[in-house]
Formats: sequence, C-alpha cells, structure tokens
Amino acid sequence: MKAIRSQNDLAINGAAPAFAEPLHVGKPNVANRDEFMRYAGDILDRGFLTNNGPLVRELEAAIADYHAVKHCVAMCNGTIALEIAIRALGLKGEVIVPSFTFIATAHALHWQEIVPVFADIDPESHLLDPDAVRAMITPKTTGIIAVHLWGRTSATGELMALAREFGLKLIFDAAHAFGCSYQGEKIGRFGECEVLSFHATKFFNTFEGGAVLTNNDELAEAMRLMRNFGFAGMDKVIHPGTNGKMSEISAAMGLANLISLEDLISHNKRNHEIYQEELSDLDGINLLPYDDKESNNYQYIVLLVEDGFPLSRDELIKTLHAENILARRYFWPGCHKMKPYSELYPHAGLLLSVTEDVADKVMVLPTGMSVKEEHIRLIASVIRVCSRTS
Ligand code: T4K
Repeated sequence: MKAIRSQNDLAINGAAPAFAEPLHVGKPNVANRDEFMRYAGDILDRGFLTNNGPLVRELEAAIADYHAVKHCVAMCNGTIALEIAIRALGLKGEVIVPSFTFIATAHALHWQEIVPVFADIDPESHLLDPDAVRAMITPKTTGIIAVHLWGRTSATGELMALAREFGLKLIFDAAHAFGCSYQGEKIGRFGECEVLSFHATKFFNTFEGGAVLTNNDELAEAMRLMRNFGFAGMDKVIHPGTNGKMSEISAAMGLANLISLEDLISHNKRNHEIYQEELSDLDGINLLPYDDKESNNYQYIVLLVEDGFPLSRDELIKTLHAENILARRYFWPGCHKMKPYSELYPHAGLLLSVTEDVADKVMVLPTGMSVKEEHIRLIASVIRVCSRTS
C-alpha cells in the first residue's frame, strides 16, 4: 500500500495504484475455515448431501434461536425464498415495493405474473415511505414487500398498521438485515414473514442461500412443502412446489460462520466508526449512520456524494477504481429504470423523485473481515485528496 498525500500521487495521474490488489465490496467473510472443513468431512462421511439433512436442520434451529422466532425455513437462495413466501401467502394482482432495492425484490413478483408497483422512499432512511405506499394502494393491491435496506429496519410499525387497515399481506425483504432489530426486537417476527439472503457477498453467507423467518406455523409448513416439490413423505405430493432446498455444504458454511458472528459485527462496527472518523469533516460526503440503539450488522458502508463535493459520485468511483478500491453504486439506477420495468411502466419515475435522487448519489465502500484499519485510512486519504480537487 502506498500513502496518498496529494493529487500527484493518484493513479489516475499515472502513479501506481494505492492498493496492489483490488479491494472489493462484498468479499465473502470466511471466519472459520477449519470448522468448515470439519463439517465438510462429516458430510462426505455421512453421504447425505441435501434434502433437509442434519446440518440444514441444525442451521435452521440456530438462526431461529438467534432471531427469537419460531420458524426458520432455509432455502437455496434469497430470491427463491422470496418467491416461495409470495406464493405461500397467495399474493396476486399488484404488490407495492420500493424501486431502490436489488432487482430480485421486483423480479420475484414479476416472475409470478404479479405487478410490482414501485413506491418512493424516505430521503434520510432510504426505506419505503409509508405515505408513498398508501398513495399507491388500489383495489388490485394484495401486499407490500418492504426492504430493510442496508440492514436498517423499515418503518415497520407504520407499515404493519397500513397493511392491517387495507387487509394487505406484508413481507419484509430482510436480505441485508441478518441479526438487525426494530425497536430493540430482532427481525423475523414482523409482518407475515421476513426473508434473508445468505449470498456470498452478504454479512452472513452460506455460499448461496436464504431463509424465511416467521412465527406463523401454517405459513412455515406451506413453505417447507413448496421448497421440496410439495412432498409430504415418500411418493406423496400434496402441494405444487419447486426445488428451493438448501444443500448440506451450504449449511456447513453457515454453521461455521455462526461461530464468529459477534466478532464480525464488532469488526464491521469498528470499520464504520473509522470511516466516520476519517470522512466526517469532508464537505459533500455523508456516511449513512446506523442507530446504535438497535442491533446492526454494519455490513454496508454507504456514502452519499452530494453537491458540495468537487467530483460527481461517478467521477469519485472512477478515481477509486484506478486505485484498486472497487467501490460500487448499489442500487443504481433503481428497478423502475431496468428492463422489463422501464418498458412496462415507462412513467413510474414520475412518482419516484427521491429514489432517483438517492440512486444518483449513493456509493458503497469495502468493509468486512478482509478490510482492516490501515485500508480504510488509505481509502479515506484518496477521498480527502479528491475533496481538494478544484
Ligand atoms: N433482496 C435484496 C434486497 C438483495 O440485496 C438481494 C441480493 C436479494 C433480495 C436476493 O438474494 P439472493 O438471491 O442473491 O440470495 C450481489 C449479490 O449477488 C446479491 O446476492 C445481493 N443482493 C446484491 C446486493 O449484491 P453483485 O451485483 O454485487 O454481485 P457481484 O458478483 O458483482 O459481487 C460483488 C463483489 O463481491 C465483486 O466485486 C467481487 C466480490 N465477490 C463476489 C462473489 C460472488 C467475491 O469476492 N467473492 C464472491 O464469491 O450482487
């Protein structure tokens, strides 16, 4: 690593990059390699590789316990988990979602011939704005999918009240919110259900994976059937279904990662604090805070590059990439501007001014186990030099 002191030291001006190797957003956290290898050996010895094996059941119990919820139904990924939850709840017609989210939230609906109706977000929290949701409700609306974006929990109480008032089903896409809380209570029990992703790039990963958390016994039972083709025993199919099963090797990764969960949270929290220390005095750069009264996993370092900064968000990303700092602009440009939605609903943006504004300013910086204090100080020094660009 080299120190960056001035504009002349930037790779974009011909100097060597700050980092010899690329520093990624989303580099997987692999905390317990030996434990994982031990689990992998046990799987091979047992010869039981998938279909609701012992490790999947152990992982489900541990995750349900961690979130203080009755059921954790493990799945092969977060998208299939969303699709199965949507189907098990009988959603149809129109469902209200944010556009400022990963495309899977909208696709999980469209894939099942349900219309995703995009509602705007709150400019401070980046989360679905309950007033905007209310304005989008029509006689065809059957549900709401709110996203706990960045691991910061949605306006859960207000959305639950709205869902009750209009008789709608409420799902939380909690792909980013493993272990996070709303008003002091861990996610998992709010709405009809909450859907986690354990993708490699997530705070808690099982290579690929996901789960639905719920206190609803019937819903959990329906989803267990649906993830296994509707089988209720040998040769006995009682429900339409698909293949949403998690494999044993994924569960092994999850169990190994659970051991170090608290260390990972502390590490991410410390990283967030160092970014805050380093960047707080820069005009036009705002680091999205986490509410320390809640449980957080601090997995995203989200910067808003505002008008007071001399470079645009995209110029700053270009400069960081030249230094091998692979910052990302999640979830630009918003689902409504991607196909098929941009063609199906070309005017959706008229009611999404906050989404479009936020999507143009947000960038995400590297964190996680592989990112150390000295990395952050150097990343910050690049941003500081950029802040002096005239
Ligand atoms: N709902 C929400 C709100 C979500 O954010 C997501 C997923 C879902 C639902 C659906 O859950 P899943 O079906 O995915 O379980 C990633 C993930 O693919 C996706 O899971 C995630 N959200 C989304 C926010 O981010 P990309 O576009 O960032 O992936 P990619 O391949 O560009 O990887 C990012 C960086 O991570 C790369 O620069 C390299 C690094 N990386 C990645 C992988 C896969 C590694 O170092 N190792 C790896 O194995 O989508």
